[in-house]
Amino acid sequence: MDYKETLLEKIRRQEAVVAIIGLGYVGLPLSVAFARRGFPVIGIDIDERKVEMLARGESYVEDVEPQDLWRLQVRRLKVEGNATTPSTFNLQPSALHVTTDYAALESADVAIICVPTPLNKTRDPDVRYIIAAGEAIARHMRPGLLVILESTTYPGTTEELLLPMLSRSPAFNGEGQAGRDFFLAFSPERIDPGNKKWPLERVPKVVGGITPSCLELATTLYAHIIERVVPVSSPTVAEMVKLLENTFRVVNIALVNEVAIMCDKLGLDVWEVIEAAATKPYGFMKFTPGPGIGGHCIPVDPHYLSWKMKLLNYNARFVQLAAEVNSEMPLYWVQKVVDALNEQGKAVKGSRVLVLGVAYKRDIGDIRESPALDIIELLRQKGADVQYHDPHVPEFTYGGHTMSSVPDADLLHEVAASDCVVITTDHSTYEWDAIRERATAIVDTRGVLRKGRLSVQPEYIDDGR
Ligand code: SAJ
Repeated sequence: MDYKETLLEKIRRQEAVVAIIGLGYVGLPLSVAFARRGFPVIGIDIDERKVEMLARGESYVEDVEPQDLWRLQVRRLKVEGNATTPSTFNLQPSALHVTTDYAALESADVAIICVPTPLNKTRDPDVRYIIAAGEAIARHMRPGLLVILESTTYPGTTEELLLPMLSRSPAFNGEGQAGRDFFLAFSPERIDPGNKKWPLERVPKVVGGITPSCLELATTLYAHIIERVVPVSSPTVAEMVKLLENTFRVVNIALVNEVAIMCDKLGLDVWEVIEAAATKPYGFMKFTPGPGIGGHCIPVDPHYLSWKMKLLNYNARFVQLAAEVNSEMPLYWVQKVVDALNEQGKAVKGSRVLVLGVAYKRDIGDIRESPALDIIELLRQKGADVQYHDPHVPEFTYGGHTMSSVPDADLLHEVAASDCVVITTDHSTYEWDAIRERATAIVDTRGVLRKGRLSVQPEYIDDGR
């Protein structure tokens, strides 16, 4: 049986059943994109609430509108007994069939893994979700399945971890061969939530296959939904491409944070320095200092690279130094609060401090790894009476402590009543002039009130996105 030609034809006709494992900010948009192109799609997630919401036509991912789901007639897949053929499920083209049951994979021609790859408590890679998905696929796969890993992970995961799992599948009596009995590739996700300029379909997709047939199948599949597909020579190259992209960011953010500290010691306005440097039309890319780095990519991904390097007895110094510099920024800014209160002859202990923004970056509500939470915790430890406001985060719990946002209506009153205001997230909705007029003291970690802005002609200012 020539599984490759059979699957290639199914993909070309958009009849291949595409299963997406993990329906988060990567998996759900990907599911919608394939279903919109006419493929029958199975969306699998272990979170019953997510599956229930989708079945009701409700979206929990900002890049997927409810109407995107209504147009697809999302339906809940009930896996009855030992369904073994697609007809059992009556899968429809251009439809998204959602379920929590991995057994649905028995009807899939393609399985794309989009599960989280966090760090564990010792800041080492936690690939348990990839392992769980790999084991489920091995349990339910049919011969000829194309498996693609999209989760960001250390170089070698696809070849060293997934490949043997799939080869040992009972579907092949434990002797499956990639490129013959099944197909395996890696393709890094490049979803940037909320980025309207670069939606999924427009961002080039890098793909590396275990064999040429694996690569051909994966690139042919993605070409149906993404304008440009970029084949590379192996899954490990594709894994390393992703880590280079995000390590590049973390190192440059750390550099500009250190430049901020150096400018402070020199008595210079770092924002003026950066904006003037950004007028260089080549060989420079603007990054901006901040309270540190947050999110589920930038603070995490480079640690997957440095961890792998440690196994190879190599010390990835840039990654570690960048992590050090970035993680020290909360303490640096808290010291600025201490200085600002000291200027008023006030101790931190008992002072009212208002933190503006807890999300890890502007105009979103995601607080994962947000440095604003560390700034709040450090101030609380020093005895400050800390309040926060964030239009996107009504409340959060961190370090066992739950806080609620100051209501929008009370914001300016709280600004005026505080001994110091800390700008940690530059949400677009803030009226900075009104805040500046009422605040007794402001520590601006984002440079939104920077005096340096006026020294560089506006036409040269680039907001960096
Ligand atoms: N940050 C700075 N200074 C900067 C840029 C970012 O302090 O100059 C901070 C942000 O405030 C945030 C953290 O770093 O706390 C990460 O910011 P980010 O802009 O890198 O945003 P993320 O974490 O959403 O990164 C995602 C990544 N996308 C993917 O991995 C698919 C990243 O590769 C993108 O470049 C980034 O979005 C983007 O450009 O929006």
